[in-house]
Amino acid sequence: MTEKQIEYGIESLSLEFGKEVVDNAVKAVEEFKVEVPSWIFGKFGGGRFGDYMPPGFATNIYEKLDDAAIVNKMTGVSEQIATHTLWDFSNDGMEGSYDIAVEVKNAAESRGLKLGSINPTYFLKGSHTGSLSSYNEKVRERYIEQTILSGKIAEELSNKLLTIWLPDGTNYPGQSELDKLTQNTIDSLKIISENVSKSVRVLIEYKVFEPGTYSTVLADWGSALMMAQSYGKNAGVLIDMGHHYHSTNIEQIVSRLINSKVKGGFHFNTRYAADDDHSVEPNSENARVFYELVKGDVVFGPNKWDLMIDQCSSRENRIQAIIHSIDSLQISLARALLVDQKKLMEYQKEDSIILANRFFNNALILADVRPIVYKARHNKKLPIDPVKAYVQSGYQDKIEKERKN
Ligand code: RM4
Ligand code: MN
Ligand code: MN
Repeated sequence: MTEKQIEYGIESLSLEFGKEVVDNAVKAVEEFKVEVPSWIFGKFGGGRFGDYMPPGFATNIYEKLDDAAIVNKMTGVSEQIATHTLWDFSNDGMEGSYDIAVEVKNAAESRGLKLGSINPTYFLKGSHTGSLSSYNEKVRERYIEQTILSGKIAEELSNKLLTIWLPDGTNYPGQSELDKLTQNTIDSLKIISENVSKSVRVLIEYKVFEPGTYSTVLADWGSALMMAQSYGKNAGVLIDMGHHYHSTNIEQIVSRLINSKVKGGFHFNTRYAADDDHSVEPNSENARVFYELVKGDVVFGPNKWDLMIDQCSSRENRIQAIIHSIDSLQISLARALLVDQKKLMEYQKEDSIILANRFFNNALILADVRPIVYKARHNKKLPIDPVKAYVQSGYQDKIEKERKN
């Protein structure tokens, strides 16, 4: 889009939705921030496609930080980076190290970045019997210890956020006692809660299945909420877009948690499978999630939720993929801000179902909000098309030549 097209677009949107609404949307896109995960830039899991990795991937946390820095440079919104304790602060993938975390924090800062959520890693070597729910006491102790260390890292080196996702579950009925798995998790979290500063926010994430195929300890938002409540007042629920059955109404979960004043967080990605972690797309579901976040006043301000991208898949160029996600989130935010909630409620009061739906979708699906997002970038002197700017930056050629992968 040329500058002229952007201006005409803003004018046309202002005629339809009102100048103030459109100006507000531009301002909100300018202010919007989102955290990106370190793991998108490096080796993740493995096993699929003969361990295929896109060329130029990061081989250590410092290269991941380099990649995160270029993403932030192109988009201006992602100075905060999420880290995984055993991927990013460990020499052997078995134990976390506070000293490495200090080094990583300094390295992040020297690149204009900050550490965001700290993710204890429960799913690498030694986790086949589960982590916090394991029937094996030694295993539980090991993961409790790693979580307490992650809590200290969160408290002292990051934005005081600990995000917990367990791979715990079973593959066969009868394999384990279901109540025991729940109780072990509650007990482990209790010890963690007693040993991690209350200033650290904790978000507990759920996932409908995988790796457990028969039972999953934290399979839904209800289980996560139950665990959060037993942890304490500083805990809440982390929703990951990809972690649901296809038919789950995720925006309703968002709205319910906000309505109940539960502390929340969101891991954005897509949900073509129950967990695939591809790029966020600017689709209507994403816009509806944003409508609830905007309506609930948790995108900015004192009740702000922790908004993060959690994404990693093996085929696509990772840096392009994460910039694409950021672009999609900004589009969704702009769309959500175009909905006139008062007017919508008038239709609802009159029980004009179709008119309400058309009015809602007119903003959330039909309006072309690209001028809003582009104007916000223009105002901040950022590239209008950050994916294109990345492609033209020469960075990809550089990492493909320099990195030993
Ligand atoms: C899990 C979950 C967590 C993420 C790991 C890598 O499926 O989504 O949030 O940290 O993957
Ligand atoms: Mn996640
Ligand atoms: Mn996931």
